[in-house]
Amino acid sequence: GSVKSYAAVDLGASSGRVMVGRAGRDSLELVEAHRFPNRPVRTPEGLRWDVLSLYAGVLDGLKAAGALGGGRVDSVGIDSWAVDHGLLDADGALLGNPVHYRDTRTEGVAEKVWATVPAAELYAATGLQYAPFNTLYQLIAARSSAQFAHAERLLLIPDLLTYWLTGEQGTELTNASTTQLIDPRTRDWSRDVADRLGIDLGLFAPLRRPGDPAGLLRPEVLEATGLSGPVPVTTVGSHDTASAVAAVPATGERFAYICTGTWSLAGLELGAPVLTEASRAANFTNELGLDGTVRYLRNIMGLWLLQECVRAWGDPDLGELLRGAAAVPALRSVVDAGDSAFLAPGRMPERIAEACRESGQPVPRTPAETTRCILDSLALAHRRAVAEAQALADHPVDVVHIVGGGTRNALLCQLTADACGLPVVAGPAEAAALGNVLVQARAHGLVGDRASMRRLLVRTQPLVRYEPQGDPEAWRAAEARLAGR
Ligand code: LFR
Repeated sequence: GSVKSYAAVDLGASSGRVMVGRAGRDSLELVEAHRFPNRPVRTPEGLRWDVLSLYAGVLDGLKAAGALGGGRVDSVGIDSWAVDHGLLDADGALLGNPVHYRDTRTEGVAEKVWATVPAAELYAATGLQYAPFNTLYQLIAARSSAQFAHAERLLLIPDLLTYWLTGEQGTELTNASTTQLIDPRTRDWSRDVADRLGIDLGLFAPLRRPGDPAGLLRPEVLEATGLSGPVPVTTVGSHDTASAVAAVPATGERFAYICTGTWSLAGLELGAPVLTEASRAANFTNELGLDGTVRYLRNIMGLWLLQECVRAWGDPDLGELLRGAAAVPALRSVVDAGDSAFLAPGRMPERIAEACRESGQPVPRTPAETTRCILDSLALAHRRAVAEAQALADHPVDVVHIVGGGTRNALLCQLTADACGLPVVAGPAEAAALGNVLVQARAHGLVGDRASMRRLLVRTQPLVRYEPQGDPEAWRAAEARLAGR
């Protein structure tokens, strides 16, 4: 049968990549065309994304993708982290550098919003977790600025890059669901919330859904990349986590997933949102996935904790660090890896040590000990999220799928299996890019429904299974210790 080439642009918080997915009726192969750093910049204004360098990386990547396939790709799709955006003026020009979600401008903003729309009502209407960086809070923080006064349009990061590639504007739904302005039941804007907070929904371009066409690469882009046109851009699950969940190689319905990388996003795929007060208290989010599904999950700080330590330690060899961590006794000290106190960059080894000291636990002294503390804490947070999601959604599981960069960390995968008391299936590592490719392939008629996309992954991607080991009681005790019980 025919094999098509789909370019998947996948932008993460620390690097971007352009992958080429070659897909046929019974084959799926992913090749990396280009990888480039994503280096946020601290300007006098605050922490900003260098979006021009990201766009340059995308163009270089598309060129490299073309070079792999004789100057041709059949379609392009873009996904990135969520919530962040660029503001455009009336001429369609970008106003300023997009603000990083770890910037401090949203400190104290949520409380002001809740004075108008109480947190419980906001959750009932939008199903979104509280995170200081939800687009809603960012907009409220920005709205008295001179820049905002000139803003006529808001484009989320993948939509902004799509606009630069094609000249066409839209708001992709899975990513829009992270703004806190979408109702997960209607999968449309929550006009009531927007009205009460004085947010003009006219700022947003019309909604589009994964699979929708998003225009053709502009002639200048074809020239810059050497691609032969026409090349369509296809809307994918433009929130990276939506693309990653689409590529969870599950074989049934009774599964939990953990998308690992800078964050750990741990939860379930559901047919309908869970908007109960208990769910709000547990800070689970109802983001939208492919085909109207709900990504019911919790944000856990993830490997960000380790990345920030590694940066502070001057980039030691990661393999050595993990071998050292494996030799440290388990569960000596744990921190709450769901705590947004760890959100901002800087001083991470010290902040972890302080958290251990304040909770009366041994303070990790060496990088290996700190690394062990982080991995134990992540596994414990994975355990809690998987258990609580099942209870809150009344949706039991028998397997936990780990996808994303953390699948390369065998210790983390084994600890997660041990902590959850469930088998873990690890892989694929490049889940977001694969989900991106598969949605493009589906839009072009190459694969069928979600289940057949997943079957194709099971047949073609290397997966590693971890059986739970050790004493489950140790994890229960650590959980109780952390909860102060
Ligand atoms: C993961 C992710 C998470 C989102 C966070 C901030 O890359 O997209 O899903 O909560 O980044 O956008």
